[in-house]
Amino acid sequence: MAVTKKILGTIDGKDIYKFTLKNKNNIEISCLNYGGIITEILTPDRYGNYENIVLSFDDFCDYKVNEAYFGAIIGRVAGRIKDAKFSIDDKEYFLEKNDGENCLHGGINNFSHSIWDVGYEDESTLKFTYFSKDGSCGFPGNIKMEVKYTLTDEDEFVIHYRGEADGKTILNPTSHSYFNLSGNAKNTIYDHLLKISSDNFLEIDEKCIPTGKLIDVKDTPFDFNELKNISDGLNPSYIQNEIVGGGYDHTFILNKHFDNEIMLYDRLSGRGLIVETSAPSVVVYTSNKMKEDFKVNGTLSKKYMGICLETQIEPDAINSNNFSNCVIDKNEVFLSTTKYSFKVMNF
Ligand code: FUC
Repeated sequence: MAVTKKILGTIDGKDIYKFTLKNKNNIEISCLNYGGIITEILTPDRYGNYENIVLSFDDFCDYKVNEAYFGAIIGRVAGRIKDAKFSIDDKEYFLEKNDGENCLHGGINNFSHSIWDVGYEDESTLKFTYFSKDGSCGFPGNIKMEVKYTLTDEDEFVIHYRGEADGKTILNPTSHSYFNLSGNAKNTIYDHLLKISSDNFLEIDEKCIPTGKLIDVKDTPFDFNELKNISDGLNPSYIQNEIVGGGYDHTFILNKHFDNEIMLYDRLSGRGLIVETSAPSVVVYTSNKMKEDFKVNGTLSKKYMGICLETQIEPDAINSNNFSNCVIDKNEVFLSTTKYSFKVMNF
């Protein structure tokens, strides 16, 4: 196990560092102190070729904008908050509107575009810490955030989230890597296979805001209880795939916790990814809105270039009565863990 640190340059006058974790099987994970952004996850294909399985910019300066949130820690609150407002104990809070009339991923200067302090817990773990001030992006309460990235010798990458506030507030962080198991984004995710242990997904409206209605996945392109090709939902014949531009940008309510809930597999490379989480749901986004005018992984960006598996509390939970709780009380500790296991498989 090894950890390395390298300075890349500056963004807005702040030093940007790249940290790399490497395990005994030569799997490597690299990330930045800027947004906790994961820039590389190098894993072998069935022939032993180590390639990057996440989308990333060649020039780190591009992360200053990063409209797609490549690889970033997302927060304070992942997903959309309807009309960029919410109430706690009859007090209304107004957030930044960075997605039409709504607030997306915690606003403009959110976790993904902030400098985090980075320390080494040990040779396998990086500890990111960030102090989110009361009122930032409109959210109440000071929050001490801690996110740990651990790479084990069993080829598991574990993200631990911890948040503690000095007043009642809301918190719903996630990680926003775009996975593409073909390696260095040589192909799109069109032929990736996906399995999700979920019987219901959240209906959304044309602004991608959950309506509050759960839809049974049975007999729809959202039934991934058996491993199947993602492409069923990329050629929209089903309204919920159509309204997000032909694909998925939806929340799946997970049936289990920490028991192989999600599997992604690429037949050509033989790479598999298993995601297990303590979170109640996962937002699956198949990069339907990926602009096709910039370079990523050394090639031109294109639709369906990556798939996000954003494990989290349901989006807009604070404005919905029947979703999980995202409110934390003064000095209450928020904890969440997501584990990614990297495999080579032969199906
Ligand atoms: C919104 C989210 C997606 C993704 C994208 C960058 O469309 O709903 O999950 O985060 O932004």
